[in-house]
Formats: sequence, C-alpha cells, structure tokens
Amino acid sequence: MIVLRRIVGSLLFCLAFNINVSAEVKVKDGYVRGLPPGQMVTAAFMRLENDGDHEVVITGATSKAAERAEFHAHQHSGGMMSMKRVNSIVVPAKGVFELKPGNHHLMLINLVSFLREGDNVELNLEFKSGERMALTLPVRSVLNEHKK
Ligand SMILES: [Cu+2]
Repeated sequence: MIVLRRIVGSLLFCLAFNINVSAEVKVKDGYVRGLPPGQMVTAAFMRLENDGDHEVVITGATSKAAERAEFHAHQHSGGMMSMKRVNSIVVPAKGVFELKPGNHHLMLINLVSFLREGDNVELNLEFKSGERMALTLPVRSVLNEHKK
C-alpha cells in the first residue's frame, strides 16, 4: 500500500511539473507587426507574465509563417542602433518580460507569405524545461502599432 501511494505521489508530481510553465506564464498583448508587401522579415511582440516562484527561460520559438524565429535584443553603440541575436530570454519569478518595439523582440525571418492586418500567426515558444507553448497572434499593421 505504501509503495502504491509512492507511485501515485510521483505521478502527481510529474503531472504538476509538466503543466508548470503553461500554468504560470501568461502571454498578453501579443501581435505580429504587419509590414508592406515585399518585406521578408518582421517581428512579434508580447508581454510575458510569470506568476510562479521560479524564473522561466525561453530558449527558442518556431512558426509556420517564417523559416526561422529568433529572439533579438537592440544594442546602441556609437550612436547606431543594431540588433543582435540572444540565445534565450528570462522571465523573472513573479515578474514580467516584454518584447516590444525598440527593445527585445521575436524576429520572424524569411516569411512564407505576406502578412495582412487581421491575419493570425501561429507560434510555438520553446522553454528550457522542454515544454512548448502554442500561441496565435494577430497581425497588426505597423501603421496601427502604437494606437493600442
Ligand atoms: Cu531583430
């Protein structure tokens, strides 16, 4: 009986561990920047909120809408602004990480098709824990980006 209880206990622990990230990380205000036709690269922005007691590390992303998705940071040097790839982003415990214009963003490289305002883009976030989170983000034209 004790053995059985131990097995049940560890199963429950595994389940709790597996749903950890998606239960504790919420994505808000996400969208993909819609650009004029002919642009092969755009970016996705979102606010990541972590309600949990542990930091959450996001190590990558994929999307059917683009060949590659990369996390980028902006850096300023000598009065010039450029982007560089970062291997991961960290959402602090009980904290927030924002992907926003002029700051960190999720770069979508080599778009499969032209993204129009009102389209939806499916994304998968990949966590260090091995979990994934599926997202559907609306396309918002760059012209309307700052209106909300
Ligand atoms: Cu970029």
